[in-house]
Amino acid sequence: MLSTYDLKTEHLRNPLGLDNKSPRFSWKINSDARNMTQNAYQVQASASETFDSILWDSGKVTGRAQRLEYSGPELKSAVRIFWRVKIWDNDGNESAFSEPALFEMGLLNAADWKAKWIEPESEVDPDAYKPAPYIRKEFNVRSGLVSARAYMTARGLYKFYMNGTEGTDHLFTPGFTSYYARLQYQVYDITHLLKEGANAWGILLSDGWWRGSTGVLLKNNFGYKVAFLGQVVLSYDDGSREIIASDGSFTTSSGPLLKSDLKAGEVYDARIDIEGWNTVGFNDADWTAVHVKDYGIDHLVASSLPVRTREEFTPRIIETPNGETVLDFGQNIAGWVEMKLQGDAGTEVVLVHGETLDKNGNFTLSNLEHTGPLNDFQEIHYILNGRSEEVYRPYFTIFGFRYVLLKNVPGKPKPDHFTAFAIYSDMEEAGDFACSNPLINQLVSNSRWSMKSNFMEIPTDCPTRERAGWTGDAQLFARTAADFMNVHAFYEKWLADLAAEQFPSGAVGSTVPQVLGFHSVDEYERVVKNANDPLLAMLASTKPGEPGYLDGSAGWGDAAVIAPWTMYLCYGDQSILERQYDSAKAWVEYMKTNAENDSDHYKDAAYYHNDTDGEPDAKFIWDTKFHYGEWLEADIDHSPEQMGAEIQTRMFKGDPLTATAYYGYSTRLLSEMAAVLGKREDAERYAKLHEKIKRVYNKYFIPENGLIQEGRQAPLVRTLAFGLAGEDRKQAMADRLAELVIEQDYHLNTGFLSTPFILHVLADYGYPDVAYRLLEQDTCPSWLYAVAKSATTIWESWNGISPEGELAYSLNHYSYGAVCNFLFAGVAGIRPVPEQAGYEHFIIKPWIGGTMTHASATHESPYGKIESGWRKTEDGVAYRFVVPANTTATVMLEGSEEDAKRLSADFEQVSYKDGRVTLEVGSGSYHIKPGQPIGYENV
Ligand code: RAM
Repeated sequence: MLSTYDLKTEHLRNPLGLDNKSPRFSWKINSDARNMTQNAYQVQASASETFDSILWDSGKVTGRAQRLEYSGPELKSAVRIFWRVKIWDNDGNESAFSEPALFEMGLLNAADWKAKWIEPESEVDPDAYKPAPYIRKEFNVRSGLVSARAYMTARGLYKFYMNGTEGTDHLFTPGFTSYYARLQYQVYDITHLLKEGANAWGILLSDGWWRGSTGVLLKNNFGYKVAFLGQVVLSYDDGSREIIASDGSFTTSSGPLLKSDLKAGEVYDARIDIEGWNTVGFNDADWTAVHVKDYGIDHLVASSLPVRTREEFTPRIIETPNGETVLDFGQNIAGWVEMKLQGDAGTEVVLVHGETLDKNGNFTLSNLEHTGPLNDFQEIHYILNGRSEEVYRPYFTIFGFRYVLLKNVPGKPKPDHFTAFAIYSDMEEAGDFACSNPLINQLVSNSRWSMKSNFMEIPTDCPTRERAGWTGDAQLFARTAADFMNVHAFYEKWLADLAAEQFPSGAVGSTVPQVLGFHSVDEYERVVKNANDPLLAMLASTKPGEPGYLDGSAGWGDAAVIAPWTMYLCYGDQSILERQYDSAKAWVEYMKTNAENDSDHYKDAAYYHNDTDGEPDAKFIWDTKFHYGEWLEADIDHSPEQMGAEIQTRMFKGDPLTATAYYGYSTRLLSEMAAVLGKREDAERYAKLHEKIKRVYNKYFIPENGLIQEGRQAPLVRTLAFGLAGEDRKQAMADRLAELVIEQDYHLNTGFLSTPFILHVLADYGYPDVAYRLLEQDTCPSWLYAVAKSATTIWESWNGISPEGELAYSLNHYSYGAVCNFLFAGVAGIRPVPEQAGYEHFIIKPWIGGTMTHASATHESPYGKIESGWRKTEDGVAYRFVVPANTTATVMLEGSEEDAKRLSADFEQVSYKDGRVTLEVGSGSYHIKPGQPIGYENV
């Protein structure tokens, strides 16, 4: 049976509120046939679900593509479109049309917005927490309502209610973007929430990223006051429309939510009674009118993936040695706790959220305290009204935690009174890995959980201390992120912000959106005047719109190139390259300019005194500017004092070795991007530039024996992974890397940047056994050390909990978890190829080794599920792999010439080289057992 499924529009399922007038469609294929390819497709779009009249018909289009852009009549604001697809295969079969998918356009013209910005507050104290403004409006619905939509956004965060019912399960709307350039609005179908006659619309606003705590210690990043913009559009059966738009008739009051800050938490006084505020007939006589403002609508953009609550956890309740009561949810997550309470009015229950217990088994926040004591951090204060059982679910706050310290809970707390919810952007799960080593399986779980904890709206470093969109972390984890979840829409949105915030010089911020400095000029000026704290003074020295000292760093700014390239590689949608190309190019040009600038510090270095082909070598070495460098290498002291000193030194010394490597790597990727996009001149120009950088890099940084920066693994890994080593030095470098690992008794000394590549490099250069021993190492520093210490997420530092029980830094930082890509792409061997990106063609090249007796991975590619697994048996290794419909794979299995001969009975294209049998296969499910003919299964 031939059919299609999983139709997506703009990489989303049935999205409402698009602003791309040529939305991108994609589908997957179900087919029982082996070697199936799609010969042709036909897409139809219609304004009706029954397709009575067709708006656009692509006609029968020959080809394998499973994606196309809508190119029918111009799509107008708010239209709802259904689309469906049918396909033909290489066997002459024709599928039926798929079930229809749908999408709805947003408001495409300024004139569509009747709403005005409304601001509930008059004067605000920038230093104080503010109560959340409640806003309400009643409106009438005539008979004959056919549909109702709500369009909304805010400065700050909003929730909305219709007739007392919360209007959506989307959380933290309107999301986090570079608000002045791109503010998302959401579109909701609210037809089912309205009734004929009077209706009530309630809105609750909060500080969010707009003015609440962001980054290490900033507040009021975008401004001082929250505001709302929204309209409800009613469509009737007589074809008429009515719009209820935010304006001066909306009223406001404060209520029980006295404080709501993303990081600090919430204070809710349930004695403040505004019962029924969001329903019809509420007496709002003492509410005041909102202020109408003109904050513009030009910067409004359609929203991407929503954030939702996902997994739930029930705690174990423990009494700690110091007599405190603590909830243990068993898993470190980002989210919140919903609780049921019963007690006397006025009782103030406090919940403090933390990641760990200390070495004595007591609750602590000390691992997060190196920028100062945390007295106002991750706390819920709920004051009971005493009436009956009270349920509290936080509104606008999110915490990183596994443990919750309970204070003042009336009665005996019971586990089922508390439920923790993990909260993150609603991405689809894309893959799994399992093997015979349970510690590795736990490492996979830990890495996945660190991803979930840090993929709420933007990719953050940690869900606790900083919650910042650190560009370095986001680029180095992108490939692994795509192994775990479908992250295309997520990165596409964040990369648009990266480009929006890119500085005129091409420098990319180290955090996107910027939280190392302010977006608000007023707040910048206020803080500069008052800053006593040296750290705050340094951050505040970053003027809005200008890069700070800590921006534009190699390895971080390269997110502009590496992240879009990785998305293209994994999803095959060229439009991400089109969208990001200018940004990627500007970053490479920024590196070029800064490489060409002279450094005073290095003026005596040989490269300032040598030319190649008439060009000074110094031109191709990036030795200026601040760089974070490899970051948090295992055996380097990274106490806060030492790190502070290191940052100071790097301000004038830079990091030529690391920076030049990234300069070379990103320049090559840019040239590849240009080639994909048909920009031939750029492709050639950057390919040439890459060659020059590579030549100079080899000349000055890699001695002939390969001993680059002795004792450190990172530069060897980086140079090999980025393809920067000259042919004559590659193997010597890899040999030295393996020696170093062995000398260090199979321990790492890499940091953030190189850790994702070390196992790939070792395996690819002939040391899979060393890679396996390093992977399965469980003493510090190693991946499994944390697992052995019962970690449930990835730690920021290799010794987040030292063997003696000392705590260091965040315990939920995904960066080191990027090793999991080696499990998918190395152990199970599933690898995309840039020539046919998005797994249209892919490689399966597993490494068998270590203590593992079996291993398998799945990956939900744009074409459907890929599987690859192996098992050691008495007779040899058995393999099983699944190649989705309309894809092909090059399968490279460990084996002998004998095996190759045997397999040629079953496969047309079989070859043998260097201990691997290579098969070229089409779609299907395959079982290869040692010494036996191939087993086929239907997919
Ligand atoms: C830390 C962050 C992040 C890293 C930067 C350089 O504070 O947590 O992970 O990218 O510094």
